[in-house]
Formats: sequence, C-alpha cells, structure tokens
Amino acid sequence: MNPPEVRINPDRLLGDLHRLRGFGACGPGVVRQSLTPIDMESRRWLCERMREAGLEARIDGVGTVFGRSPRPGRALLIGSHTDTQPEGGWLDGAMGVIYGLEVARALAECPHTRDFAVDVASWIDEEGRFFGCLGSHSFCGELSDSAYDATDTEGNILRDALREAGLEGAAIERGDPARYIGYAEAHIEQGPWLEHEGKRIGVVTGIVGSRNLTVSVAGQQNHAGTTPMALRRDAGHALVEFAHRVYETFPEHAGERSVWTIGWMHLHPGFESIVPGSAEMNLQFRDQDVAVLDRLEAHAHALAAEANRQDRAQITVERARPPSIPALMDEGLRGHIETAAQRHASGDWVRMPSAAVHDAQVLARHMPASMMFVPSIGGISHAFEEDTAEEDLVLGCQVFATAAAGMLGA
Ligand code: HGY
Ligand code: MN
Ligand code: MN
Repeated sequence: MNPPEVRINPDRLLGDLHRLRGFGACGPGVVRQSLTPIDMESRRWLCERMREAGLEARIDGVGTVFGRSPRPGRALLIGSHTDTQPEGGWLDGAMGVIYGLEVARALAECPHTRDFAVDVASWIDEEGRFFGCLGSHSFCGELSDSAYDATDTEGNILRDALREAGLEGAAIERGDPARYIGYAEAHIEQGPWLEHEGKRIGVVTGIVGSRNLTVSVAGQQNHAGTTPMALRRDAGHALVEFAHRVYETFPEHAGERSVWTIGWMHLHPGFESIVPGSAEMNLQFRDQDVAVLDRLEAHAHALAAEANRQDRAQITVERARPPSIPALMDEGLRGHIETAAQRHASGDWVRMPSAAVHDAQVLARHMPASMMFVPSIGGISHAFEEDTAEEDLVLGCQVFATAAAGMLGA
C-alpha cells in the first residue's frame, strides 16, 4: 500500500501558518475567539486561500469555512478549527486546517492524485466560546435550535453573535456522509507524550470523552467581622472544601488516564469584608471510558450530598453542557496514516489516545474518522507559549499528505 510521491510545499505551508497566526497575534500566542471580528477576518482570508487552491469555498451560516472540491467521486474530508481559546496557541486547530489546505494543493499538483476530491473545513467554535465543536455538530446535523441561545462567559448570545458577524440567513453546510470515504484531522498533541517518547508522529487510536459540571453553592452573605465563625453559612468555605474533597477522593474512582480540572471559581459578591453568600465553580473531567465518566459524575453528586448533610451552605451539581462522547478512530484510515508515517518517519511514530477533545469525535459518529498528531514542545498548549518545531510541522504535513493519498486509493 505505497501511495505515489505526493510532495507538499514547505514554504507555502509555513507561510500560511504564519499568516493565519497574524490574525489576533498576542506575543507568541493568539487570541481569536470564534465569531469575533478578528476571527471573521481570518475566515475571509482562509476562504480566499481555499478558492485559490481550486475549492468552492464559503463561510456557512454558523461560521464554518467550507471548501468543497469540484472533482468527481467520493471525497476525503479534512478539517480542524481556527478559533482559539481566550488565551490560545498559534497551532491548536490552525495547523490542521492549513494542513488540509496544503494537502488539497499537493494532491492537485501530483499527476497520480490530481483527480482526487479533498474537501477542507475550518469548523467554527471547536473551543466552545458558545458551544464546543459547534461547527462539526452543525455539519453533522446534531445541532438543536436551543444551541443558538448558548452564551459566552460575558453573556453574549450565539444567535446575536452570528447576526453581528453578518452570517444571519447564510446557508448552513450540511454534510452528506455518502459523499465521503472518511474524515482526517491533523492536530498538535497538546501534551508531553510524543516528546517524552522521542517520537515525531502520533497515530490516534481514540479520543476521550469530557464532562463539564457547574458546582453552585448557596450560603448566607454576611458581615466578615461581626458574624461568628460557628454561625456562618460561608459559600466560599463550602466551595473550597468541596474542591479539596474532589482532589482528595477522585483518584479512588478514576481510571488510569482520567484527568479532572477546576478551571474557574467565583465567590459572590467578591469583597474582602463580606462573607460570600453564593459561589460557583466548574468541574471538568475526561476519560476514554464512559463507565469511568459516569462513576466520576456520580461521585461528584455524592460529595455534594455528603457536604449538604452538615446543613451549612447548600451545594448543587449540574451539567453545564451536553457531554462530549469518546470515539474510536477507524482502523482502515489509521492504517494509511501508519503506512505514511513508516515511509517518512520510520521508527519515529507511535499509536496513542487523544486526551484532548476534537471535532473528529463528532465526525466519527457519521463516517470513518482518523487523527494524526505532531509533538508539542514541552507538552504545552492552551497557553501563549504553545509551539512545535518547524521541522516537525513540515514532516507532519508530508506524512498527512501521503496518508490522504492512500486513503483516496492512490
Ligand atoms: O479542550 C480540548 O481538549 C480542546 O482543545 N478544545
Ligand atoms: Mn484547544
Ligand atoms: Mn484543538
């Protein structure tokens, strides 16, 4: 299964990556949250680049940039996202979209593969400013109308943000799974394993599921001086105690690779001389196994019940948004990535799970899906310092292009 020599253009690849980086550059990182003006500016640029690559490109009604190949026959769909976290790295998502663009160009330039169809997508809002993996959910017909009422942390409503972005009434791109042989996504690993193992390519076997809970506490706002400690119903104390119990007891209920994170805490009203009357925090946890996720979610509720029996502040635990569901990658597509990795990075590749969530796990519910990783320097991501060695970016794209040709039957 040795596909012909499809050659990427490293200068063109790196040029587009750095041009995209410029939209919202913030030191070495990027701030380009979905549907903001800078994000829409970058989408218009990407749309133009897709058209120059011969794709019929447009920005759809939820903000996904979609480039459809005019070539006949079933296509390979390649995608990722170009929106970032509120403090994001320059490669998270962006690399996979520009890889898709470069693969479409490289296959079109190779006599053996010029008639293959490659569609390329930048899915809107993978990072969940409003709704995690919004674009891939929409493309796959999984988006309910209520999603348009989703809000960001400042209370902006998705429906309004789409109108302000000039997308109101624009047609929604709906994927027809019959058009595709499958989906492929390249991404930075965002973790330390490839670097730790001394490998340059990760062939993804499966993607974790993630659950996001909101923990809310109702106490009694009061005077920080005159209220005796024994009489307080201090929501802040109850929340911090709950958080402590999570870190103390989750390991007993977790799987080998489970992770959990408290990303934010709010105490109300948040002044030094007022005992907090209410408080809330998020609790996110991830694992490849739904049974483990169920166990951890049940334990979070058990911790709240245990705390409430002390009849101080009252704790409630509820889902902040629908869970993201674990997914296994397609073995056939994975085999093409492995063949390409063996060809261009013999001995430097490894199979591995994804501890990050990705649009690929949404597409995997509708067609065969695959993912490939390149290393993250220091394993850092979702931070301005996120980076990948240039030679790994170039090698990754070459492996991905050869794999794509193989998937399409070269
Ligand atoms: O959080 C994630 O795993 C993804 O990077 N949004
Ligand atoms: Mn991310
Ligand atoms: Mn990402």
